[in-house]
Amino acid sequence: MKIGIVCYPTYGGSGVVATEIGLGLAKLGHEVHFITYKRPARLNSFSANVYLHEVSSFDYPLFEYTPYETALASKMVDVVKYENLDILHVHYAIPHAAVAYMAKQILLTHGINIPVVTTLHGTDITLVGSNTSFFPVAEFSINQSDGVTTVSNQLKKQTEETFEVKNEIKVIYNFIDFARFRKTDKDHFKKAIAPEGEKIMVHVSNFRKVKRVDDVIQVFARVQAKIPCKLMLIGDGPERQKMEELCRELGLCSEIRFLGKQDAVEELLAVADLFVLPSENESFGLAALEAMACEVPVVSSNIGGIPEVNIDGKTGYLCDVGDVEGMAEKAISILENEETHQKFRKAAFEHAKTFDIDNILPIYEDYYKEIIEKVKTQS
Ligand code: GMT
Repeated sequence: MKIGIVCYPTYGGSGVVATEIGLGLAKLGHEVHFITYKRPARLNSFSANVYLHEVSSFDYPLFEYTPYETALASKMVDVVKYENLDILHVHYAIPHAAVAYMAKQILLTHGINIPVVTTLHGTDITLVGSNTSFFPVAEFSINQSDGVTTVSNQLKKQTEETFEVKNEIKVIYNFIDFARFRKTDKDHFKKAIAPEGEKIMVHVSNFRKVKRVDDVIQVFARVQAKIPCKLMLIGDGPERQKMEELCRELGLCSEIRFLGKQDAVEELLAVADLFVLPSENESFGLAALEAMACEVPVVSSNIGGIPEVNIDGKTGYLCDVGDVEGMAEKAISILENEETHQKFRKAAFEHAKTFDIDNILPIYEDYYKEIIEKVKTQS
């Protein structure tokens, strides 16, 4: 198949998932065309069958806001037409599903009925799409897509509760590439972070409010009062400055390392003992799954799709949003006993295996075929 993938190129989860789907499908022999405004972070080496089409911006004195959607729609039309794409797979409803509708309508005037699959990732529904500024467009574009997928059962439910959805939504879980995410021996990293053999707690996110990074620090403060440990904070975003201030207030600067954005997250996860994900909203929690693949148990909130990834009492623990006391207690119960820790590590890894990329990509391939057939019979 010739597949067009439209996504955000940034470090956020939807862009990561979109890029990994594309790279995985290219390895299976499909021709994959990424359409986005910048090279996606994980598209960092040459791959045969992979093409990148950057959407160029056009500054004009009249534009206070450059009409990116118009440029993206034009690029989508161009790529579908001249690269003879079979299907467009757009990630994140706003604006990608809306722009795909426009591109589809334009292409129909050229005699091309391009099938469009939209994957909803979470914040595009829970925060952005449900906001009155975007609601009608989000609902319309979900209903106009030929196929719609969500990354968890919970996100499907939330989408159906938020909008009047006419399409059947298919749940296709996010996945993990075990060739990359696995426990490796990175003892030199461990020594650099925890020279006295302290336990290492970790959190990875884009430091948006929804991630509640302050809870991570509060949980850590309680755990390190009982067990010698260090905290690695990986990623960057709007809350980072405040979090650095909180560490200073708590007098924990020498125990907490802000590592910023990292490309090789797996090398840091390889030395971690516990992952903390206290989000206020989380459709899936890919960062937690990546940790579990590296045999790191997870203490998290029980919100959104997280319980589909982190199994309470088995791969880690689930607590109510904001329950830092409970999260600290659970973290201590995992870390204080080596046998318990190993049991959780093993279970985290075993459960992560059910999300192996090799199991998930064929589901996307079959879904594309189904949607291509559906659109053919409509034409
Ligand atoms: O978590 C973010 O803020 C980034 C966001 C995105 O769309 O880039 O992540 C969402 O999609 C990920 C991939 O499907 C999921 O693993 C995350 O749980 C989801 N984030 C939220 O729902 C907050």
